[in-house]
Amino acid sequence: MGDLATLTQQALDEVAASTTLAALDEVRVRWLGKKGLLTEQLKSLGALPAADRPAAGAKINVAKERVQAAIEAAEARLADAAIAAELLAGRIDVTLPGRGEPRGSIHPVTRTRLRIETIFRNSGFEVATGPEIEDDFHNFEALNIPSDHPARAMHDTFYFADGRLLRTHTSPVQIRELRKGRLPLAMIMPGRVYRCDHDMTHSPMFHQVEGLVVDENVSFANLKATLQGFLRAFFEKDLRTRLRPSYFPFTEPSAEVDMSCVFCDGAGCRVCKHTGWIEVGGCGMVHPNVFTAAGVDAERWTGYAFGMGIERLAMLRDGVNDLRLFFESDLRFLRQFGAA
Ligand code: 2NL
Repeated sequence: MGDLATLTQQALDEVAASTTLAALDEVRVRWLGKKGLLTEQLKSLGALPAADRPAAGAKINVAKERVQAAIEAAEARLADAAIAAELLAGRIDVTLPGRGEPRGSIHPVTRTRLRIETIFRNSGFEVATGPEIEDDFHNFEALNIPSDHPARAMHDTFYFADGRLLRTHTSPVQIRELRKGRLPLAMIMPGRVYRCDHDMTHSPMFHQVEGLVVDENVSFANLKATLQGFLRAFFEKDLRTRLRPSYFPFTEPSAEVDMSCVFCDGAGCRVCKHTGWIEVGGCGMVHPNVFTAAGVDAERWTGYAFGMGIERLAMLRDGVNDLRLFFESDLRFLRQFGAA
């Protein structure tokens, strides 16, 4: 029994040297297990005189309890260390700079619409919008479009089963505004329009902006000045404009709007097909039949109206050579446009 103290110290040293819970368990089995080195000591009690056995047994048990206590303390220490290590590994440094979220950008068509709205607002126009699902009256009838007009055919207009339709231009918004009877007025109506047409240069959904000015004594000269002022502001160029006689059912007289080519300044290039001119829309003086259908006194009021395609304006300003790019949602294309 003389070396019980030595054995105990050896066990305690091994406990202290254990750096993992697994190693600690091995130490426990080696010393306190069924065949453990300290447990074995109890078996040697039989060799002692009966009178000495209780005291010797008690000493062994005290030694075992000391080692057991040391193991438990070491277990707690290792468990705490494990938690501390886990916390350290998962620590978030709140002082690091953020990773940041990638910024979206405004769609080039929206950006162009906003630019158009700003220019017209700055010269006193209001911006009006209306429903994309329309009825025959607002889209066709009130606009003096005869029932045998090609635009009314199934293959040009998207119809619903109940006879309603997807507006083919934003003019029905103008009819709705005229019917409110708040004259004089100066407004633009930008928005989505739909045509049953799909190829390289036509999309079934596209954007249009129409303008309408109604007052007493509105002239064709006023119309030309407004269009030229707008185009010069939009393209930030001292461009020229010209009106070519044309025909629309809702205006009389009517004209196509050309501007001098913004790429070659009128000298002739591929974009303007060597004419020096680019067509950007149509216009005219509001037809008296349109006023009458909208409940406006055609004897007293005069007005001009115009229409332009927003995609076309966006392509010319931003140098986009393919209409389809606007509808493909290709981020490599869209990322090139910043905020408005
Ligand atoms: C084009 C031509 C045009 C109009 C739209 C209009 C509206 C009313 C009365 C009279 Cl309520 N006119 N709008 C007039 C002339 C031409 O658009 O080429 N658009 C892309």
